[in-house]
Amino acid sequence: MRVLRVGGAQMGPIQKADSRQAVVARMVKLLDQAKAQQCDLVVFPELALTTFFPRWYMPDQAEVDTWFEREMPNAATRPLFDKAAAYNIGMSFGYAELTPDGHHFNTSILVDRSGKIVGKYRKIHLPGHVEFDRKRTFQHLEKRYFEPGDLGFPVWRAMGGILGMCICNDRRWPETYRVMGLQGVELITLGYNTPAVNSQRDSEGPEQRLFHNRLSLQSGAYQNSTWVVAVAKCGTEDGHPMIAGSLIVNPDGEIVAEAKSEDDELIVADCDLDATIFGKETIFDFKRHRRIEHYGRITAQAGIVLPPEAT
Ligand code: ING
Repeated sequence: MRVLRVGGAQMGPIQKADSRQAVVARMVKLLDQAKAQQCDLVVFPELALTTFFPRWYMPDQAEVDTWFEREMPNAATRPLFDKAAAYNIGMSFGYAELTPDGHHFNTSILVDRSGKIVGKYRKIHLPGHVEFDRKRTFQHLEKRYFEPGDLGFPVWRAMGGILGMCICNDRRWPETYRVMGLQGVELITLGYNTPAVNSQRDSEGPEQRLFHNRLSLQSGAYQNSTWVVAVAKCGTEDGHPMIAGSLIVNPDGEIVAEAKSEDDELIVADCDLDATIFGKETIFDFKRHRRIEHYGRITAQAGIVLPPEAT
C-alpha cells in the first residue's frame, strides 16, 4: 500500500475585483482544512489566483498582463507556500504565467512537501478563439491570451509515486492521459474553469457539462489505470456561472469523492497508488496489448482525412 491522502480544494467564484491576497487567504483556509484531515497533497483549480479572465475581451496587452504572475512564488502567494511547507503538505495549483522572455502560458505547478516546485505543466489544448466574437454571449479567449504549452505532458517521481498534471480542456482529449500513461503515471492532478453554459449552443446546460466532465475523467483514469483528481473553480463570477463537480476518480474509473457545493469545498480520498498496478499489469498492460503499427494517424494527422468518395 502506498496511500496518499489527497484533498481536492474546490474554489468558488473569484470576482474580477477580488485581490490575489483575498484569494490566497481562501486557499490557506482550505489548506487548514486539509491539515485537519491529515492530507498529504492538496489540488487547487486552474487559474486559481484570479477570475477566469479569458471571458473578457481586452485589446490592451498591458491590461491582459495584469492577470499574469511574473514569478512563482511571489509576494501574494508566499503565504500559501509557507503554510503548505509548515504543514508538510504537497500541492498543485494553476495560474497565468508570464515568463521573463515574454511568453504567456496557462500553467500548473507541483510543489513538494518542503514547498519546492518540482514540476511545471503548461496547458496544451487551448479552447476558444483569438478574436472578439460578437455571436457569443460571452468570450472564451484562451487562444488569444495564452500560447500552447511547450513542455509536453511530463510526469514526476514525487510524493512516493509517479505524478502528472494537465489543465481543464486537456481532460477532454484521450491523448493527454495516454502520453502520461505511457510514462507510468499513477495520479494525475488537474484544475478546471468550465462555463456552465455554451456561449454558442444554448442547448448544452450544466447537466450535460457535468456529465461530460465525469465521462472524460472516468475514461482517462480507467483506460490508463491511474488516479485522477479534478478540481473546479466554480460558481458565478461577475454574472457568469461555472460548473462545480470536483471529483476524485480511482484507477478503475470509479468516483470515490465528489463535491456537493458550488463554493470553496475540500473533498478528500485515500489514494492507494498500488491500486494502479493491477490494471497496468492486466487489461491495460500497454507493452503486451498495444499495436502501435496501426496507430500512425494519431500523430500523423491533426484533423480528419475523409475516405475517398464511393465509386
Ligand atoms: N474550459 C472549458 C473546458 O474544456 C470548454 C472549455 C467547455 C470546452 C465546454 C468545451 C466544452 O472545460 C477551459 N478553461 O478549458
